[in-house]
Amino acid sequence: MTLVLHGLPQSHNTRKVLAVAHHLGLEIALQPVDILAKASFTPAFRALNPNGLTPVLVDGDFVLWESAAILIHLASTAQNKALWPEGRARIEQLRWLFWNSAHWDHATDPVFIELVVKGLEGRGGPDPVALDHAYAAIARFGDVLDKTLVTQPFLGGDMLGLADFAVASCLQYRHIVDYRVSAFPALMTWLQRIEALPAWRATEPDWTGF
Ligand SMILES: N[C@@H](CCC(=O)N[C@@H](CS)C(=O)NCC(=O)O)C(=O)O
Repeated sequence: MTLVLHGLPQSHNTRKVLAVAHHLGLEIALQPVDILAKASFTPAFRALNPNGLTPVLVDGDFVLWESAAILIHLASTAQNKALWPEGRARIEQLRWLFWNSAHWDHATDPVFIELVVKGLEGRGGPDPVALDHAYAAIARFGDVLDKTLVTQPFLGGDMLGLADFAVASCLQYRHIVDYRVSAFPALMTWLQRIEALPAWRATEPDWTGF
């Protein structure tokens, strides 16, 4: 059964799914959705995801939105179970995936939106209050990441996991915008470790126009 992912390859939530699929050796066909041109607002897309958000995975008759759920679906159904450990190791992954959706994504996303997306959409310049708020949140939650990664190579411990892909994806625009994370040495070392993965490199999007 062909897996189809609807999304924008330059969006971090889509890129992390593509990277995990690549890491697991899964074939996945990308169906591009130009969210900057509001393509996720069409009735056809809303039939897939009523939230109007990408990515959406179509696996046969199973239509799944929410990127963390998509990662778990891929990792738990793939033959290669390396990214879906059992017992407490799985709970560690879930802990960081929830943390990512609840805190880290919301801390980091406004930086790219304010500094890049608003300009691309003709919505004017960055809002300094929103940026200050984002940088304060990044300082707060980045410190948690940094302290965790001082003593272990990956978020779940010794083994690479889904959470590493998810949390690192939130910083994937760091060559375009400054997230102010360079003062966190353990975080930076870990980020470079994830960026060096073959699956990460193979899914590097085309940044022309950004
Ligand atoms: N919690 C959702 C967030 C999805 C999301 O925010 N997707 C963005 C791209 S990264 C999107 O499609 N935005 C389109 C829009 O807001 O119109 C997930 O993890 O899948």
